[in-house]
Amino acid sequence: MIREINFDGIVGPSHNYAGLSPGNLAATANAGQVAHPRAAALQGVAKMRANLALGLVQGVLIPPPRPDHGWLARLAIDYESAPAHLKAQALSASSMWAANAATVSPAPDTADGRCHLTVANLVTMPHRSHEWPATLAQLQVAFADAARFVVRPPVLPPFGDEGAANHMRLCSAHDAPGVEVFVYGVSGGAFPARQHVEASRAVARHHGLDPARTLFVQQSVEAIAAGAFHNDVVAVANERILLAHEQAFADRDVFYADLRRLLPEIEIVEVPAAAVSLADAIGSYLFNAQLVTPPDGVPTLIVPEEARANPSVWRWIEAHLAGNGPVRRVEVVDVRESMANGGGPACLRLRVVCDPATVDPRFLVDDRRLDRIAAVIDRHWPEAIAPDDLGDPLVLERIATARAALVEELELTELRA
Ligand code: SUG
Repeated sequence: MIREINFDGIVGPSHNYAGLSPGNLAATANAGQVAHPRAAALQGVAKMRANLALGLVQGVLIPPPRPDHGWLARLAIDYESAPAHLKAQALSASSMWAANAATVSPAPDTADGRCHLTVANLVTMPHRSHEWPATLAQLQVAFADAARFVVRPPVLPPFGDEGAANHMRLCSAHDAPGVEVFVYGVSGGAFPARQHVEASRAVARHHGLDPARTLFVQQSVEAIAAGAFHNDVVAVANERILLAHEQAFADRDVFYADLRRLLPEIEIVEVPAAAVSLADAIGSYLFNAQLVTPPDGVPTLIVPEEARANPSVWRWIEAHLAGNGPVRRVEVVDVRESMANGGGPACLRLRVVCDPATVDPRFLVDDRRLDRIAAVIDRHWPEAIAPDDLGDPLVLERIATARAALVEELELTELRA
């Protein structure tokens, strides 16, 4: 049976705050802070447990080896001699934000009836530009069934592609054909636009999407300038529901009209700027929620603690629930360590709509498997990483050992470094 599976990126043992993403206000504001990889990874595990408790199907993706010595070698340097910024870029745990791993078009949307995954090139940010080879290798293992999946290498540079974070799928039900929406940015503003329309169009062509049911929508310049470096910071969609900030899109009237024409049952929930400013939306990550349909059919929004802590955001949520809006339940999760780098609940997961029985079972988790993952994290993940630790060989050794222990625990021997 076709279900939506959320594959969460397990927060890697090298998680740190190096402020590597201009335009990502949380990450730049927290540059130089002490990070807590163990707590970060356990927060991620707790979020997955909460999803399981809702009856959702849950998967994991594992962190790649860090530092990325191969990448440094291509820059003709080794880690020890690398300057501080290259060290940080080589060591980043940014693959935890699995929403940027790939763009996924489920089988009901594609010409050949297979589920297509195109790995994102992430070329705009140096620390993310070398994620894709390990992501490609991992997705090829997880979705190896070639009768049902096509795992594709990234779109060529210079066309930046940041994956599912700039992609939404609206449909009457997950197993019905959807309307796929690609949101792109236009450069020239205060911060880099990371998603290029040519990349989005290439992904749509590769996936064999029906052009009549595929929309390319420009993100508003104000949203990027306010810190919405990905569309999933200002909008989220699931099945018939689109939840978006009033200032998310450059031309929302045309976009909403297209959606209503293609999917008449759509429910568009727009949060007015007068109720929640862009600054509050981005500071609280209201829209970086996971909007899910558990088996009980109740549309549920999984928001970070920061959304409850923001008075205007929480007021809007309470009014929506009281007013019988389409979202009927709100769950709050603590992913503070990831949030401090600009990654909320939705950033941490890649959605794949498919039959779970067709996925390599080593990537699917229940509570018992999460216990095993948590035990490895408890035992091996560094408790804290301070900026000075990036040069410490003992810390590097610990990071390598930690990842290796996880690979062995999950028996993902193909993914040994
Ligand atoms: O690409 N942060 C990530 C956050 C990604 C969030 N993902 C989604 N919105 N889907 C980024 O900006 C910060 C790492 C650092 O600065 O060390 C970072 O890469």
